[in-house]
Amino acid sequence: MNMIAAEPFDFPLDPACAALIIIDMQRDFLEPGGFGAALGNDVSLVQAIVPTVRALLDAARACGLTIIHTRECHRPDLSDCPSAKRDRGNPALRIGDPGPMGRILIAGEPGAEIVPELAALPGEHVIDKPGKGAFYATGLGDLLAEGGITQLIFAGVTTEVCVQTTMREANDRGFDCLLAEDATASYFPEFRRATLEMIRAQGAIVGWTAPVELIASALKPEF
Ligand code: C5J
Repeated sequence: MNMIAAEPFDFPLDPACAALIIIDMQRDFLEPGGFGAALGNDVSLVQAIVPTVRALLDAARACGLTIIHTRECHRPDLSDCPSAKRDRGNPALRIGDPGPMGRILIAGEPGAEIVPELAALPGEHVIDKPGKGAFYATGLGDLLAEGGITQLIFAGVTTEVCVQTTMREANDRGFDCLLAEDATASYFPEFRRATLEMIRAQGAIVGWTAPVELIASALKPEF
């Protein structure tokens, strides 16, 4: 057990039963021409965390942690994409439309891939999810149960949408959740800031937050 000086109080990390979950660091959210940009967002804000997420990923790999990457994407026939989701927001390109990186948010298309700097290595898990939360309509719950995982470290995008939704799903399922403050981003910096605050408010009502530097030092290979 290694204490991390997290907010709102210390997080007792046990690497033997912890996993790193990196949420949706996909080209469709981070690069021009993808889904995030089609909704009118400035993707440079979310691109900026790639080096910090990579530092956390490297530390988790060195420690032998279970590593899970998620991708928000849909089947090519869109059978798992409610029309309410596809039509919402009147984006320049809707889910399933052809774009510069292939069909938007469709499994197997270049845009749905994780950015190369953070691509999964053999042995790491990749979960494709049709929703914002990573537990909905996926095998994530079973994967964590089979691995004896009880603690989850979160990174990725966007803080207030898929990261927060998945943290809340995990919290309700009894996991202790720690969000890496500088390894998560939003197209709206004020939403990121507010999400960090609401997660750790009221005595860690959803979970804890801590910077990557502190998390990485608790992930030394000797633990
Ligand atoms: C969004 C996500 N924002 N990964 N997806 O639609 O947060």
